[in-house]
Amino acid sequence: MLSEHGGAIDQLIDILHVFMAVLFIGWGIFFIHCLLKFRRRSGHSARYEPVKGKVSKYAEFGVAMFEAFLLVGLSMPVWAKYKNDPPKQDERLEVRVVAEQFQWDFHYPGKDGKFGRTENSRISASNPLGVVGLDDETLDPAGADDFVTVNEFHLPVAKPIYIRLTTKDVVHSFDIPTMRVKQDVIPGMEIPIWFTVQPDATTDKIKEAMTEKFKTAKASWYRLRHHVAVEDHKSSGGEVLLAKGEDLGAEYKAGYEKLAQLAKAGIDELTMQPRNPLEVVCAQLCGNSHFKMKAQMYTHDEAGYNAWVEEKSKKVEFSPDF
Ligand SMILES: [Cu+2]
Repeated sequence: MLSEHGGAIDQLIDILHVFMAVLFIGWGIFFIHCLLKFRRRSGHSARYEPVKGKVSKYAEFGVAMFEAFLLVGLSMPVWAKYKNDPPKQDERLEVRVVAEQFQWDFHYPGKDGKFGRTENSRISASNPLGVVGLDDETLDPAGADDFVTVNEFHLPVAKPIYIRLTTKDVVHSFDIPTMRVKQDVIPGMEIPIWFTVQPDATTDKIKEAMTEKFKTAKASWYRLRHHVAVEDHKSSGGEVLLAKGEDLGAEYKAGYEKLAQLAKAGIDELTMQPRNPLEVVCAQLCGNSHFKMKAQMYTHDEAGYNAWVEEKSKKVEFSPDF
């Protein structure tokens, strides 16, 4: 599991499935038993007045009390403790995530760790969240070193990530399936969520672990369309037919032609890995382009993350001609 809490969620889902299976089989047997026992037969007639038994009344009351105990006594305290105990401010990395039709905006506080204010009137193509101070340092020094990425979420491993979630327009749902993270995003509210990525779950290591050899003759373009070659694939003559980092193309027909060409050149096996295995998706049907509301996600070790922040903190000059 790629996140610290993910294993526990999977375990809970497993337990629920076992319980559901037991209930399903138990009630199924009872149902068939009743069908047989109370079938229409000569010499037997139905009784239409309800059965007045004391046992069933007490049993039902007992079940209701037990369920109330499960909810109020066990589950609510665990949830309250979890929700009231976020990671400490000096230990966590805070990111503001703003959903909009149909993209994810990630607002990083920059090296000072402080978020600048945002104003709707400052929203522009180069400043999608309207961060004050981004283009004029004197207005808000806290915002001067902030940066915003669109559909690109970078985060370090082994450090609590504290996300402040909000939306510009409709209800969305922030979902990282591989991390077992999901939270609805509600207009007018800022909802905090937090999780920690496992220390060895960097994007590079996940890609390494997902590297596979595929038989060229049996390979499916559809299955491999988001994979890239890990090394140069050369024909016997030494010509590079599929270079390192290259994919099979975005098109079905061309992809299969490429596969046929590779097989013909005597390349029996392709060594490939996903281009990028992690993504954030929207899990709420939020409009007609909901399906493409995805962000690429990159997990780094500490040095890699700091290098990325360093890179992003450089001021980019926007050319008006562009
Ligand atoms: Cu959405």
